[in-house]
Amino acid sequence: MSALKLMRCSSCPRLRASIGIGSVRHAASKPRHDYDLVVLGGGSAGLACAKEAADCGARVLCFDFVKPSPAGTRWGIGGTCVNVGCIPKKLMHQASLLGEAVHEAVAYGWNVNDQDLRPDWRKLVRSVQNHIKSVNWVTRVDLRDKKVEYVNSLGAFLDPHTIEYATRSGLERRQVTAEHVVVAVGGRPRYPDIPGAVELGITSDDIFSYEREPGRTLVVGAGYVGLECACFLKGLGYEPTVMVRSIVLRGFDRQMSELLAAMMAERGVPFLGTTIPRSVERQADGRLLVRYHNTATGADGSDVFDTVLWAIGRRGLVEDLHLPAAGVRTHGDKIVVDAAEATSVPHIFAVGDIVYGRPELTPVAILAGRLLARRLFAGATQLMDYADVATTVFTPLEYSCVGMSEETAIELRGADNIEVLHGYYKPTEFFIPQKSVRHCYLKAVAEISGDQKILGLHYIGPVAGEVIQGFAAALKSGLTVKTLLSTVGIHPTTAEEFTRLSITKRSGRDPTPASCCS
Ligand code: FAD
Ligand code: NA7
Repeated sequence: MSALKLMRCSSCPRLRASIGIGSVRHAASKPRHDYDLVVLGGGSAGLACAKEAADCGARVLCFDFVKPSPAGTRWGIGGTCVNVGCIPKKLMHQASLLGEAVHEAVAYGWNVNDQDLRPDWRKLVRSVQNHIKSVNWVTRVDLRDKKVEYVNSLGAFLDPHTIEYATRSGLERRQVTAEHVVVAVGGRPRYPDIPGAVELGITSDDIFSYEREPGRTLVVGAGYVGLECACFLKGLGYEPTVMVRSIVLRGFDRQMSELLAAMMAERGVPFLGTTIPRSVERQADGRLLVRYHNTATGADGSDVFDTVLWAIGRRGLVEDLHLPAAGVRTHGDKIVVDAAEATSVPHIFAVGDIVYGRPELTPVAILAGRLLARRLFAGATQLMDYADVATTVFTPLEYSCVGMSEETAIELRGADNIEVLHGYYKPTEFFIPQKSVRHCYLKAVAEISGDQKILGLHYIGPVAGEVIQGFAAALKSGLTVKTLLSTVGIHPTTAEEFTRLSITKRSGRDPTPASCCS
C-alpha cells in the first residue's frame, strides 16, 4: 500500500487489522446492520463514495437504476456523466471541433477534398456509445474488485436504516439495513408543461444515442447544457436555434456569457430571445411545428423543426426515495445537507447533484463522495470545499472560469474595491486561418489594493478548460495580480496571455492588441 493511502486510511478497519492496530469492529461482535454503508445511486458521487468506503474496509452495497427516458433511452451504471453527460458531450464537442479543424487545415496547406464534408451521425453515435459501454463494463469490474456489492434496482427508504428494493424480476421486494446511508441519486432533465413536450421532444438523455440525424433542431434553454448541445450540433453541420427565456448562462459572468452568445450568433446559431414555447405538434410530413410566444413583444410565432431538444434544467430524483419514511428534509426536489453532507437525519448523507445549492459538476460530486467516505470510515475530518470550483462551457470557443464573476465581486466588495484586467488576444494559430481576434478574451477580477488578490479568472478561447484548470489551483492558493504578472509565460500559448494582462477596465483603454506581436 502506498504511503499516501496508508496515511489516508490509517483508521480503516481493514488496514488497521493488517498493520496490527486492531479492527474498529470487535471480531466477535455481530454487526447491527447488514451493511456499514448503503449508497443509493451509482453515478459520479455514489460510486466514488462507495469505492472509497470499501477501500477503507466498510461493507458497502450500491444501488443504481435508470428509468428509461420518455423517448425510451436507457443506459447502464455510472450515472449522468458517463452515459448522458460530460463524456458523450465532450466526444460530440471534439467531433464538432474536428470539423472546424478540417476547414482550417486547408488554410494551413492541407489538400482536403471538402466535398460532402459532413460527419456520419450514426457512425459517430455508435462510436460514442461503444466507448460508454466500455466504461460501464470497467465500472462493474471495478466494483467487483473493490468488493462493493451492486444491485441494479431502485432503492427506497422503508425506515431510517432500512432500504427496500424490487428484485430483478420485479416479483419480490427485499430489504437491507445499513448503519449509514448515502443518497446520491442525481437528477434528470425537466420537460416544460406544454402540449407535445414529453411525447415529441427529446433531452440530453436522448441526443447522444439518437438514431436519426437531428436536422433542424430547436434547443429550448440557454443554460450550460443548451448552449453546448446547440454548438456541437452546429459544428456537426445541423441547424440549431436556441430559444432563450431570459438571459444566456444565468449565474455566469454576464460579459463573458454575452460575448459567448454573440460569437455563437456570428457562427450561425440563431437565438430566439425572450421567448417561451407554447406547444409542439407533429405535422403530416413528420416534422415538428413549434408555437411560441415572445414575452417582451407579446408576439406569437411558430416554426418547423426536425427535432426539439429541451435543455431547461434538471430535477432532483427525490420522488422514488420515500424520504418521509426516513425523515430527510428536502428543499423542492433537492436534499438539504450541512457542511459535512449530513441530512436532517444524522446517519443519512447526500452528495452530488441531489444536494440543494451546490454546483452540479462531476468533480464536485466525486470529491464530496470520497471525502465523506473517509470521514465515515477512516476517521478523516476534511470537509468538501465548494468555493472556487472551476468549470468550462464546452462551446466551440470554450468558456472556462474559476472564482467570482465581475458582478459578484462588485456586489460583495463594492465597485471601488475591484480591479478588472482584460484583453482580447489573437493566438498564433488564429493567424493563418484568419480567425478573429474577437474569439479569444481573458479577464482577471481582482482586489484593487495591496498585491491584488485575484477573485476570479475568465477565459473564452481554445482549450479553455485545460488553461483554467491550472490557474484554478493557483487561485485556491491565494494567487495575486503581482504573482500572476511575475510568472514567466509559456510561449506561444494562449494561457501565457494571463501573465501579460496589462489593461484595466477602469482605464477605458481598448483591450484589443495593437499588432499581431503585442
Ligand atoms: P448522477 O450521475 O446522475 O447519478 C445518479 C444515479 O442514481 C443515476 O444512475 C440514477 O439513475 C440513479 N438513481 C436515481 N434514483 C435512484 C434510486 N432511488 N435508487 C438507485 N439508483 C437511483 N459535469 C462536469 O463536471 N463537466 C461536464 O462537462 C458536464 N457536462 C454535462 C453535460 C450534460 C448534458 C449533463 C446533463 C450534465 C453534465 N455535467 C457535467 C454534470 C454531471 O454529469 C453531474 O454533475 C454528475 O453526473 C452528478 O453525479 P451524481 O452522482 O450526483 O448523479
Ligand atoms: P440550467 O443551467 O438551469 O439552464 C436552464 C435554462 O433553461 C435556462 O436558460 C432557463 O432560463 C431555461 N428555462 C428553464 N425553464 C424554462 C421553461 N419552462 N421554458 C423555457 N426555458 C426555460 O440547466 P442546464 O440543464 O443547462 O444545466 C444544469 C446543470 O447540468 C449545469 O449546472 C451543468 O453542471 C450540468 P432562465 O435563465 O431560468 O430564464
